[in-house]
Parts: sequence; C-alpha cells; structure tokens
Amino acid sequence: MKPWIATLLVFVALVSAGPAVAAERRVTLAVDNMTCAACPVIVKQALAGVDGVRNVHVSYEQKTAAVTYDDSKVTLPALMEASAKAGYPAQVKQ
Ligand SMILES: [Cu+2]
Repeated sequence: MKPWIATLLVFVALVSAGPAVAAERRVTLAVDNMTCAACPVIVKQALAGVDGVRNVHVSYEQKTAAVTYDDSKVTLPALMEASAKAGYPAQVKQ
C-alpha cells in the first residue's frame, strides 16, 4: 500500500468516527425553586449556555427542564451544576 493511501484511510476513519461517537441524549430534569414566570427563562438560559446543549424546554407548570445534549461535550452532572449555579437545583426526573 502506498503511504499516501494509508494516510488517506486514517483520515477518513477519524472523520467518520467523530459523529458516530457523539450521541445526542435527552433528559428531563426536575427543577427546584421555580416560583415565578421569570424563573423558567433563567433556567433555560443557564442550560442553553452550556457547551454541547442543543435544545432546552422548560415547563414552569411541571417544574421540569427537558434538555437535548451531545454527550461527547457535556455530562449530566454538568447540566445539573449549571442549573444549580443559577439558583435552581435540578435532579434527573425518574
Ligand atoms: Cu422567578
């Protein structure tokens, strides 16, 4: 095999492995301390500002935040920490 072909194959393998490893996950968090209509906006901003978070939907009525995220960039504890830092401790909703 010619060296440039080997280099090309390695490159193709690396490029194609990227998206395959990254997995989109969705989690629903039970969020504490949401007491008024402005709270869900703050929670949404706190979660949406985390790198790797793709989508956030906060329900004031249900006190939940549904988060879609890339698990190769952000972890579940990091999401909960971001919400807690904004003043809204969050747990994974069972
Ligand atoms: Cu509020």
